[in-house]
This record gives sequence, C-alpha cells and structure tokens, in this order.
Amino acid sequence: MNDISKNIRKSILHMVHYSKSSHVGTCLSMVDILAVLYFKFLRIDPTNPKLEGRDKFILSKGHGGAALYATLAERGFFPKEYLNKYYVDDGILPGHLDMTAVPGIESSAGSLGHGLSIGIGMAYANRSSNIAGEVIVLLGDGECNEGSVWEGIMYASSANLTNLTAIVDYNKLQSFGRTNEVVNQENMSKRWESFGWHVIEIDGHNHEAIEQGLNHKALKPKVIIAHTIKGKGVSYMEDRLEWHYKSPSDEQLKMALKELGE
Ligand SMILES: Cc1ncc(C[n+]2csc(CCOP(=O)(O)OP(=O)(O)O)c2C)c(N)n1
Repeated sequence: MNDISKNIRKSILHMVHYSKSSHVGTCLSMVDILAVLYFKFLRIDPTNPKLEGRDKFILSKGHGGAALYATLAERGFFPKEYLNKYYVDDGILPGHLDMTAVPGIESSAGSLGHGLSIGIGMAYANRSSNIAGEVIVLLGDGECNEGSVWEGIMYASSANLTNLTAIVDYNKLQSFGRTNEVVNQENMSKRWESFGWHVIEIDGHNHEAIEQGLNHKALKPKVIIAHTIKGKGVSYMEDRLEWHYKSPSDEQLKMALKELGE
C-alpha cells in the first residue's frame, strides 16, 4: 500500500507541475484514503466500470480531481498517459471532476456541498431496489461549511441509510485559512454524532485504520473523520496554506519526487 500511495502522489505532482495548476495540497491530503478505497475496499471492476451492484465512490471536494484521476489510472481504469492531458488545452481530464471524461467517475464535482446529497440519492435507490452496493462520499472539512452538507447529514440519518459512508478529509486547512478560524468546526465528531451518525475517528494516513473504518458495520449511516495533513508526503508542502493554490516549479518538483523516492 505504501508503494501505491507513493505512485499516486508522484502522478499528482507530475500532473500539477505539467499543467501549472493548483490544489496539490488538497490532493496529497487524501491519497492514502483513495489508495485503500480503490485497492482494498471498493467492489469495482476496471474492465467493467458500470458493473451492476458495484460500490460507488463520490469525491465531493472535486477541486482535488487530480488525485482521483491518478488513482483511477493506477487501478487500470484508463491509460496513465491520459494523466499528461490534465488541465491543459485540448486535454482529456478537466481540472474539476468530470464524470464524462473517463470511465470510473461516478459524479462530476467542483461546486462544493453537493456530493453527499448525490450519494444519499444513490444509497436510497440501492436500498429501494435491493442492490447490495455501498456508497462512499469523501468531503473536505472546509466543505462542511456548506449548509447543503448539513441538510444531507440530517436526511441520511432520518432515512437510516446504513449503506452510506461519509469520509471527512479533516486537514484543518481550506483555501484562505485554517478551517476552524473561517468557521469553527471543532468537535467535528460530536456534530455528526448529534445528527444521528455513527462516528469513527482515525488517522487518515494509516492504511490499516482506514481499512478497518471502512469495514466497520454500523446500524446507522457512518462517518469516518479522517485526521489528515494537507500536502502529506512532501515536507515543504505539509500543512502549508499556500499549496492550496501554488504549483511546484521545476526545482520544487525535483525535491518532491526525491522525497518520494523517484
Ligand atoms: C460552492 C463553492 N464555494 C466555493 C468554492 C471555492 N473553493 C474551492 S476549494 C475551497 C476550499 C475547500 O476546503 P476543504 O473542503 O477543506 O478542502 P481541502 O482543499 O482543504 O482539502 C473553496 C472554498 C467552491 N469550489 N465551491
């Protein structure tokens, strides 16, 4: 799993460097979660992306699309060469997630605050049709400032969607500052719990803890509050606000890849 995470991180760095685009910290923050989802947990088939009854993953913080594209390529949904076509003129992979661009993306995203409700619809439909597939939605902590997220949280517990898991990538930073300084979200776990969810709190870079959290069966909708570090894996990017927007220079790319063993 460490090698898989490293490969995904390296792909992301190459992508954002080549396209001179942003959100590298956002992407690196969730790599370990995506690696466990796509290599250990989700019942999916890269050769049959629309497989009936599959598990569905929605990346709600769609500004981190590069991380999902890199993970899908690593898992064999499409050729890795496509990653050179990220966020460039005449490209294949738009900067924010586009479900029509390549196979394996269950929902487009970019405008924050919608993924959870889309996932709720999918989980509700699966339950109504006796389809076994589970639905997992990954949100940002800053994204949880959106009122629509809390409407979804309320509804999911009210409908008792036990086939739904939310994951909060709790990296404590958003685009313009510390999450808890923009809108205080301390006691994130208690907030979800008080809205009727089963809460699991983990280190979001520990592959085993992520897998255990995902496998835990709950009698309510489940949320995994994953404590993460924005920019994880590249020392000079870790927990640094500027890497929400900055793109690594040639020299910075070299330093980052060296740290990741390339
Ligand atoms: C509805 C909406 N408002 C504002 C934005 C602009 N925006 C892009 S990323 C971001 C911060 C997101 O922070 P967080 O959810 O914590 O994700 P992180 O990048 O830290 O992983 C904002 C406000 C947006 N994409 N959508």
